[in-house]
Amino acid sequence: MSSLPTKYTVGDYLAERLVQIGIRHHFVVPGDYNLVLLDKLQANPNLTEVGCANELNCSLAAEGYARANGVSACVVTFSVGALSAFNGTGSAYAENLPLILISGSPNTNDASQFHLLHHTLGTTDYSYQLEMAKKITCCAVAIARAHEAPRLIDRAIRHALLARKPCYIEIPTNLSGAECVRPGPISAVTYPITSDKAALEAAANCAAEYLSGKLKPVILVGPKLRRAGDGAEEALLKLAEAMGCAVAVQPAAKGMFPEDHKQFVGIFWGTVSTDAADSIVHWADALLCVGTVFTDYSTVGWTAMPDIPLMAAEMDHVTFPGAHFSRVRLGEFLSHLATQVKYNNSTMIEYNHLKPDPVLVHTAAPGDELTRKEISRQIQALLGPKTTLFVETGDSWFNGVQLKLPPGAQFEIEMAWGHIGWSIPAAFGYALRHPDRKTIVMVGDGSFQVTAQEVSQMVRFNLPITIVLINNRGYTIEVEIHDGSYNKIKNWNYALLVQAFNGEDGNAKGLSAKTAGELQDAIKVASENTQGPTLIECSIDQDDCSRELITWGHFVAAANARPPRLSGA
Ligand code: TPU
Ligand code: MG
Repeated sequence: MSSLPTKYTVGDYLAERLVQIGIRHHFVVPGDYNLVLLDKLQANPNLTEVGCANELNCSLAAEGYARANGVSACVVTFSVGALSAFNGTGSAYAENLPLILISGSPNTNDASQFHLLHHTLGTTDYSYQLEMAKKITCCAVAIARAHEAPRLIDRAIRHALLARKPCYIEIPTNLSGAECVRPGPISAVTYPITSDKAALEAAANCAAEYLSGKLKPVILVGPKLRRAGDGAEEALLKLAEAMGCAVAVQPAAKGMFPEDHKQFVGIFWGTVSTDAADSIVHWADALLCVGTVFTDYSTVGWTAMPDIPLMAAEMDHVTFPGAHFSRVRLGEFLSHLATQVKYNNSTMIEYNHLKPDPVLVHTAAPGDELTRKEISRQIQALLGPKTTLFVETGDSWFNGVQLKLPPGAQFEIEMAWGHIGWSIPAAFGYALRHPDRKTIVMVGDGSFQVTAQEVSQMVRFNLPITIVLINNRGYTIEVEIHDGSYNKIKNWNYALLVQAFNGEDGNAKGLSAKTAGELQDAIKVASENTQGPTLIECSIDQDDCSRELITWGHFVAAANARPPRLSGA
């Protein structure tokens, strides 16, 4: 390409690699240690720079972009920036997303001259940021000489892509513009690791054997299914249809198996499951766990951990009771297994007895006070094949999980990391990559207050994101786990705040709804506002929360309160 440089600098090299792995937007906050680097990235015609209000939001925006794009980049300055961006990097680690965190760092001459520097701890050891990054990434590199940059950049990016985890690249301020060699073929960085043939064969045989003696198999789908890539989602669908069994889905994997499929039996979330997912999972005598993640949250304070021996198919290995197979790629394993299994729909026959009757949804009159249920009813009507719904930590998790996803609709949740405020920057990052989709966010008042500034980037980029802010005047999820005065927050005028982000030229709209009719009207305004975000503040009673939140909160609180075990007991 004629636009590519003939002489490469470290910054050019990095820019070209980012483009080659499919990144089109990079999220940044400038600072003097990264300014030359930002110039170099800007100079690449295939990258669009996206400035964020702060580094926490910047990292979470990149986290959301990685959900949409498969990989993302976040560029910050030393310490004051990077330490904030570590939070979204932690999210990317927990949520299995390859986010490339890039930090500017001090001039290479300063450490050896024992200079004290700004944006540092005030000691002359500048290695601490790299050491910290090692704990929250799968590969952390610091470039000390320009000639090392190609090797280290390629190594970090390759590790991130393969492990589906974040990586860290530190570039000193005086090296971004330093010359280095040009990049070789990108396939050296992106070429996937394929399964070990013998291990794949043996794992599939073991799975067929594991299933052969069983009468009641169920598939449980977890969030790592999508993260695995490699066509794993399509392969799972084939396997499920070949088996004919019930397929339950963990809350963080909602949408990864079509909810309109006749074998979909609901979201398995212990006692707060949807449909009869928990009854059928506990009835099973064989559980094929595919990319599952069992935490205190997803098992409702450990009350819903399946108690039969499990087969666990992970992104790069498969484990059975009594056998383990490394280097087996999930997509390949599922495809292979689909050709070997026998059809057995016993769990579907049983499920059809257990399945609850459809609930009659009450439609509120326009003048009725707004309730949680009415908000859900109206959001349900908005979901279509092009919708992506973000649900934030809080009662939005439970209300969102209850909704039925029509074919094509997508669902995003950050259940492993659970950072309140995630949904605003993450939805922004996601929508930049997917302008063709309608992004809707369900977020509580407490969460919104953490990252509200990032609505201003939605304004800046004219993104028509709909934010449904459920104002129940405080941290209700925390109230249900453990109440105290700390769960009350200062109320804001959210509708006005969002309009303040317009400055002279924005198209954000802020509305508030206290009745069912007002919400209906506000949704109409939102759907007509195609040039900017629309925030709808939905005021509901403080005590109007879901039964599921109360039940889940009770068990999570009990798990938190387990007394310390005496050693050896
Ligand atoms: O629906 P609701 O009222 O529970 O949602 P809202 O208003 O968004 O409140 C969320 C309250 C909450 C807190 C304070 N949920 N989890 N936390 C703990 C927490 C603290 N800090 C971060 C960054 N993430 C958290 N999850
Ligand atoms: Mg709240």
